[in-house]
Amino acid sequence: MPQSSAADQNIRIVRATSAFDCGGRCPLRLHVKDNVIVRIEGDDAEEPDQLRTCLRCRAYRQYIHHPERLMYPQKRVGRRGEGKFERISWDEALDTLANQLKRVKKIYGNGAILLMTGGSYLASLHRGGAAAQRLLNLFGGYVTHYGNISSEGAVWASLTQYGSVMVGHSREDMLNSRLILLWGWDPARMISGTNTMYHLIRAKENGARVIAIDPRYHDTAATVADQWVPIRPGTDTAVMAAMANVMIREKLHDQAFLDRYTVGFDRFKAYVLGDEDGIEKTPGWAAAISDVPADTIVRLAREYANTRPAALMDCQGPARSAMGEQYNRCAATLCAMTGNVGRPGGSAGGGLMGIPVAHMFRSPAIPAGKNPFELEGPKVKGTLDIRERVIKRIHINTLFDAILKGKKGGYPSDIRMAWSMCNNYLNQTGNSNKAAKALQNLEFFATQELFMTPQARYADILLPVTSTAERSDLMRPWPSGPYFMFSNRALEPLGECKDDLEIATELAARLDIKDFETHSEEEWLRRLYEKSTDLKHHIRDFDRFRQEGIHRIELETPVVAFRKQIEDPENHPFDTPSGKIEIYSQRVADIVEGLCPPIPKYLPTSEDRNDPLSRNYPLQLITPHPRNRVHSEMYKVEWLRETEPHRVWINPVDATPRGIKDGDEVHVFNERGTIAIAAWVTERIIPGVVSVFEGAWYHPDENGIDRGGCCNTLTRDAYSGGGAAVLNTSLVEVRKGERS
Ligand SMILES: Nc1nc2c(c(=O)[nH]1)N[C@H]1C(S)=C(S)[C@@H](COP(=O)(O)OP(=O)(O)OC[C@H]3O[C@@H](n4cnc5c(=O)[nH]c(N)nc54)[C@H](O)[C@@H]3O)O[C@H]1N2
Ligand SMILES: Nc1nc2c(c(=O)[nH]1)N[C@H]1C(S)=C(S)[C@@H](COP(=O)(O)OP(=O)(O)OC[C@H]3O[C@@H](n4cnc5c(=O)[nH]c(N)nc54)[C@H](O)[C@@H]3O)O[C@H]1N2
Ligand SMILES: [Mo]
Repeated sequence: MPQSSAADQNIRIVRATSAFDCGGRCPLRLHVKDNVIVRIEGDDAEEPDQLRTCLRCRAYRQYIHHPERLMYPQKRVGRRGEGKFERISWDEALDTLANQLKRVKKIYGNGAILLMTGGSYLASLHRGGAAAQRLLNLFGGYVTHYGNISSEGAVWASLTQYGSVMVGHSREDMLNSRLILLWGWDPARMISGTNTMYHLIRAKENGARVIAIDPRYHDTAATVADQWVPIRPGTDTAVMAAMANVMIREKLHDQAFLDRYTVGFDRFKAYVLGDEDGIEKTPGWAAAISDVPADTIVRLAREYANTRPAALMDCQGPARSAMGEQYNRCAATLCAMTGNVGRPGGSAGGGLMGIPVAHMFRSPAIPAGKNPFELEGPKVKGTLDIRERVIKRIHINTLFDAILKGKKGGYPSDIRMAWSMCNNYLNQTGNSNKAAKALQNLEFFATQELFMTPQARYADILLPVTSTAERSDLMRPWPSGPYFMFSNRALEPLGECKDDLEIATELAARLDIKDFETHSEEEWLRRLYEKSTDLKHHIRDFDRFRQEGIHRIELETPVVAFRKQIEDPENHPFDTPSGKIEIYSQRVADIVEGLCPPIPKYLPTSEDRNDPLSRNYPLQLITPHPRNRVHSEMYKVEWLRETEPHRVWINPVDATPRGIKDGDEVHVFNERGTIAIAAWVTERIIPGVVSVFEGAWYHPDENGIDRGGCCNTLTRDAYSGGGAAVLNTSLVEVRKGERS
């Protein structure tokens, strides 16, 4: 709760945090005067408990009080996408949305209503999507999306291999590691749990060797790595298979571990040795695919197999690709081959890194309930749900395709209107030009937003929502925990902003929905606490928790994924059909054979470097997450922009023959679109690959050239056999821009 400051009696210090989908969760002390945040301080705990504030949270007040925050409801007056709006009253805005919902339902049925939600607000009560879902359930149903654009490859791989997504160790366990492989993992930028870098640096100081395997020489590599192994995007599984080959040939693998805890290693071995398809997966074979020299692969294999314990840290970026899940499955397989699963200082792979301690609130405050309108049809189930749940929704990566094509395109319904909150999918899913076309096709589109984002520009009605600083909520730290957070409301709503829950409540009255449960924020939060066994187990005194804003959990020993399964397998089987780690998965063979092999394998894909398309578009594009933003959020914050200009990374080997000099404006293009962006000519990226951070705002000019430099103007709206977004598998060409 607010405390008074000695210096200025009018300043309150409020313990809060952000709700961003940002890789961390920083405890913040917001200094508030006259409903303005005037200063921000971070966590006041001593080392080693202190959770260091990231650069984005240090700029939090520039975000909350940004002059371009939406402050009142608006309606579109120009063309869709043009961004011309006019101020209207809340009554007019809510009446319009309610009337459109009624109209569309009456004429076309509930299948014509699309609800677009997202994960940008990671807290319990005010999750915009939850309130809207509850409302539309009571309204007779809606169409929505399933699958996530974020980590579905890794989720699929972890569920296949382990039957669990809790594949992480608490980060201080890296101190027990003697070797750490950053395999497509760059926590200095993407955080991966607040303080992960702190523990990684301590591990390094403790003598661990660190090797980064990545197409970019990234910030973490520059800070802690002993070695950088540059690799071609999408070829990790080939290198891992070749490492397995070296281990098998040189008998370096832990056969006893494999016998005891896994099924299907023989099938993988047959693949690796070439017994299955006549091609032995030698280091030479993998070198030709990945550009990682054969002797480097041999050394990597020997070092990883001979240094115990060792942590192979794969993540989600490389898995956001055309065969993404294979990378996480193969990483997990190497972890088993070296007996590192379930062991302190080791790792399980799988790319998710979550631990099951206080990392999220299991019971949502507002149960979404069951959507009475369930879709049927060929493109509805999408990919395998490994839990064998039948999900009847449209896959997130074909959302805009579904809007464009409807029933004629094989989708189960014709979508006429959309209502959106907590996402900027036009900018954040593949193929933004196509998404923009799809939004033009709608009869009506309403968006709840804080900013005039690229997607918001297409709205007919724009509803301004409060920021995290204007709400109280229970916050979820990113996967590592282990702590709970309570973010106290620091500000009264700015301008005419309302929170998403309030909007849903006001719509309920207009839609004549009587049983839409309503409570005050205070009541909801208490109910949530009362309902959450996890919270009640750890936190006795709710008021104190809220006053302190954080509850840290003391771990007697570091959390190690699958420790029980390894130490006491008789009583703790893995949650897979065989009860073991599944290197071969019969479920996969039964359900998605053809799309995904039942053992991890390297497979060529479209838009890899050997695709004939590479004659026209010879460069591979990767799109990592930006250090100075959360995806497309905070894009407008000047302080953060200054820290890193938006540029395409390009190696001199590729820049020189194209006449491109550092700082030139270039066009990066393919058949899906063209972006204009400055070039950063640097050896920090492998030749043949260019990198554009995701999240810059899509902004097409009159010729269709995206002057905002949104990478998704270039990516595809497709998904892999396991459901992963293919956002890191695109071929492009680069040439000097007209303006340079
Ligand atoms: N090319 C490429 N694309 C990617 C990725 C990639 O690696 N490469 N990564 C993907 C990943 S991992 C993710 S998670 C997605 C993220 O995709 P999104 O979640 O669509 O991305 P954000 O930019 O976070 O957009 C969230 C929007 O929600 C709004 N918002 C925030 N809080 C609230 C709220 O409380 N209420 C309402 N109504 N609105 C709110 C914000 O203002 C913002 O505009 O992007 C994906 N896109
Ligand atoms: N600052 C900041 N932090 C964030 C976010 C943010 O927007 N901003 N978003 C958060 C969210 S929602 C998520 S899901 C996570 C995402 O975290 P990740 O998925 O781990 O992040 P990415 O940045 O997509 O990619 C990680 C690394 O993979 C590398 N890479 C790309 N392709 C390949 C490949 O084929 N092989 C190999 N070996 N490496 C490859 C990239 O160069 C990058 O260094 O980050 C979270 N943290
Ligand atoms: Mo994500």
